Order: sequence, then structure tokens, then C-alpha cells
Amino acid sequence: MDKDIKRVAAVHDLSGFGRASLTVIIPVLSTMGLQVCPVPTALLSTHTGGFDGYCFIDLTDHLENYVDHWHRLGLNFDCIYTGFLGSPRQISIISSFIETFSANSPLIVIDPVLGDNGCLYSAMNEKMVQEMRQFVRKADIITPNFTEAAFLLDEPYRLDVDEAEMKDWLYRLSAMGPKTAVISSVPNHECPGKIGVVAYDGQEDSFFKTDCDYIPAHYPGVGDIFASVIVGSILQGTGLPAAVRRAVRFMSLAISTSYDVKYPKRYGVLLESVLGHLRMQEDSLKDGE
Ligand code: PXL
Repeated sequence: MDKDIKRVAAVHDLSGFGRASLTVIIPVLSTMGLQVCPVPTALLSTHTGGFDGYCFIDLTDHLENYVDHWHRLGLNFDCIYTGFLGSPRQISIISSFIETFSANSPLIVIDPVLGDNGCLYSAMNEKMVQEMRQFVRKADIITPNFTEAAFLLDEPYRLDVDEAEMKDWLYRLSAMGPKTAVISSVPNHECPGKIGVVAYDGQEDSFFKTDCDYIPAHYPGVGDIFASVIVGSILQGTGLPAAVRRAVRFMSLAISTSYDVKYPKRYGVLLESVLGHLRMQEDSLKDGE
């Protein structure tokens, strides 16, 4: 029955080539049994991580009409999940969208897409960082990578952070509004062969960390896959630690499978080859893993 299938409004760009944003978010969430209703913030010919001369069509002027139609239809959502936002005005429009659709208290997940590896993405700037600091107040869960967390907190990007500092970052992110903060791609200077994820659940006042092998390759769109698995798992009723572990496991599998194949990293991970494992993970979780 339709009402048994949870519905996610996914506010992200549509990048035609390169396996990022909606082109990975939709298959991941659909595989996890969720209905995805995209709110495309921009159309790009490719993502911005490694392609020159991409075509960028800003959809800001259409967003209000788009979501207004949904409002008139009386639709509601179990989750509003936002990612790449192309301009400060988009942030303001999507903030109103969240207010308009707040009656049934949807889970609000904000992935504050700003940058990676210590740098902002080419389409981002300091004004967007400032706007994002305000916008994350509206979230229940935020999923910045290490670079984005540093920008949100106005911390220098350093690779020699320790666990106490990461706890402090999480508490400070949570104090900005979201109950739950998950930081991915945390460097491990004591063990450079590993890369970490740390999380704080403000409702339980609990800290959680996990890690996986570090593979020295950067694939755009992996953060979108990671956040989507967390969104899907939480909507399925999984607790935060298990949701994060599952996202880490799936992301590691996607990266290691892709790393074994010779092709340009900017084409993104070979999601099509590993999607089936997401269902298998689900079956093994149901079996009580
Ligand atoms: O994966 C994050 C992302 C989303 N959208 C666009 C991007 C990127 C990362 O490069 O370029 C357009």
C-alpha cells in the first residue's frame, strides 16, 4: 500500500554525468524501499568535482512554484533531505518549504554540501558557508564530511585532530540546532591507513565512532551515497550506530570495488555493481546481525 512506503523529498541537484547527487540518491533510497520525490535545485551536465566547462542551469526561480504545487495537492513527507544548494536564495526558499511541510513533523536531514579535502567546491563560497550555518539549525540530523564540519565551525582544516576534538566539534555542531551530527572522512593521524566517522546523538547524549580502511582515491558523490544510506536506515527504524555502520560498510564496498577497476575517478563509484549488496545487507540486518 502506498501509505506503507515512506516518502522522502530529496532537495539536491541533478548532475547528468558523474554519479553524484540525485543520480545516486534516488537508486540508493529506492533500493532501500523508500519513495523519492526529487526537488531539483539545479541541472548540471556533470558534477563540479573534476570536469571543466560544465553546463549549470540554476532552478532557483522555479522552486517556489514546484513545491507550491505539492502543497496544493496536500502531499506530505516522512523526511525532507537536502544536499547541494546552489545559492543563498535557494536556502531561504527551502527553509520555507521545510516550514510549509512541518505539520506531520518530517525528519529533517541536511547534508551541508560545501566542499571536501580542505577546499570548497567550485560552485561554493564564503557567503554559502555563512548561510549554511543558519540553515543547519532547522535539521534533526546533519551529515557534514570533515571539511564541511571545519567550515561550519570556522575551524582550520588540520589532519592531526584527536577524539577529544572530534567530540567537541560534534557537541558544537549539535548546539547549532541539529540533535544528531555525523562527521565522515575524519583523518586518523595515528593510523593513516584508516579513516573515521564520528557521530553524536543529542537525544541519548551518546557519542559513537567507527572506521574503515582508507583507500587513497577521491570519488565525487560518495558523500551523497553515505548520507542516503543513513537516511534510508533511520527511516527503516534502525538506530544511529547501526545506520552509520551500514553506511560505512556500503561506502567502503563501493570504493574498494571501484578502486580495483581502471577508469577516471571523477566518473564516480561503480554504484550499479554494488547496489544489490544494499539489499543483502538489509536481509542480514533483518536476520538479527
Ligand atoms: O556530491 C556532492 C555534489 C553535489 N552536487 C554537485 C557537486 C557535488 C560534488 O562535487 O559538484 C553539483
